[in-house]
Amino acid sequence: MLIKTIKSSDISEQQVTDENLYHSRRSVLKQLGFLGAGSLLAQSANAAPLDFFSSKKDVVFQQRALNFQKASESSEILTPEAKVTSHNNFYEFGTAKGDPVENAQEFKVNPWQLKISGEVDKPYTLGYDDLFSSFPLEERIYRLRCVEAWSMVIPWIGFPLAEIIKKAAPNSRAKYVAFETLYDPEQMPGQKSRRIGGGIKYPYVEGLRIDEAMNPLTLMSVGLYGKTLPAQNGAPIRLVVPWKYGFKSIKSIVGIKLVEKQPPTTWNILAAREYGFYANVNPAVDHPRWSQASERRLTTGGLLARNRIATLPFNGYGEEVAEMYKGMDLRKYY
Ligand SMILES: Nc1nc2c(c(=O)[nH]1)N[C@H]1C(S)=C(S)[C@@H](COP(=O)(O)O)O[C@H]1N2
Ligand SMILES: [Mo]
Repeated sequence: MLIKTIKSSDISEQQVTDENLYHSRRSVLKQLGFLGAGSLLAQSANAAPLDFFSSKKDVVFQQRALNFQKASESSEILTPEAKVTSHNNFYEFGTAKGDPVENAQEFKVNPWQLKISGEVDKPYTLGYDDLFSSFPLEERIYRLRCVEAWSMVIPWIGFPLAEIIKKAAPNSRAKYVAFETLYDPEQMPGQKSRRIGGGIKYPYVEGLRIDEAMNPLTLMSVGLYGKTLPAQNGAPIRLVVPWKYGFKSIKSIVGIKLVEKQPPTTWNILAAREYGFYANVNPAVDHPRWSQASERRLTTGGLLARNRIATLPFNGYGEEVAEMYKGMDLRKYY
């Protein structure tokens, strides 16, 4: 599935790499959609983490990423893979940015079960292999803006959340979507200790309105930088909602439930005054304790670490999503 229209917020891939490379890359992803990871897994029984691409195809991807990096504007340079996978928020593995990469390495993602249930005619469950083979995979370069006022630009691999939902045939009572992270204190030290887990009530839960969930930008991600997701980034499957603050992008999901009422969400439960249900990126509405007007774009560190840029409404995705909030007071529904 290709994104057919190029809008201002899309980082146009044609701009930064030649057409052939672009299309060969796309066909790789298409093939994967048909082949699935199951067959690849069978060949490399214990090889983990599984690369999506055979070595040659992987080179194509790396080259494309390099081309992209060179050609894009400085504020849109891809955040280096090493940064994306070492500066994380995943409180189940600790509250410091460096905790998840350190504490999540033994995290077991296979077998996995993702249950789709609630107000649907056809509830179903996806196993680990199904996550990679049930829906055509595509690559999306998205900005992720954390509420703590830093941001990254990440090449994700995944498929629209809408695909998962449509397959379950939601009924007319399905007005919201509730998500739940794995609850496994034996594997997640933050769930065992309030000190390590920051006092959050686990499992981590999140929610979207049904139109937000069905928006084509809303991605279920199973990989980044051409590889399956590292544990610290939410393996084996996590949400990415690019126009909302990062905390909406819930990791390591085991449950997706279609519901009638607005579901509770983790950060809203913890501090309702600071974190709302909508959490749309909005430079005009400050967090009670700090400004949201600008952000620090994480690039290579060093001098570039001072890369402070203005935050855009809806994180720059307004053209695609602002319509959904027409007539809503976004100061009230923050
Ligand atoms: N289960 C779970 N999901 C989570 C979090 C978390 O602590 N637990 N942190 C959120 C926050 S605050 C952010 S900014 C993003 C960070 O994603 P990244 O580490 O892949 O950049 O994950 C979000 N998803
Ligand atoms: Mo965040």
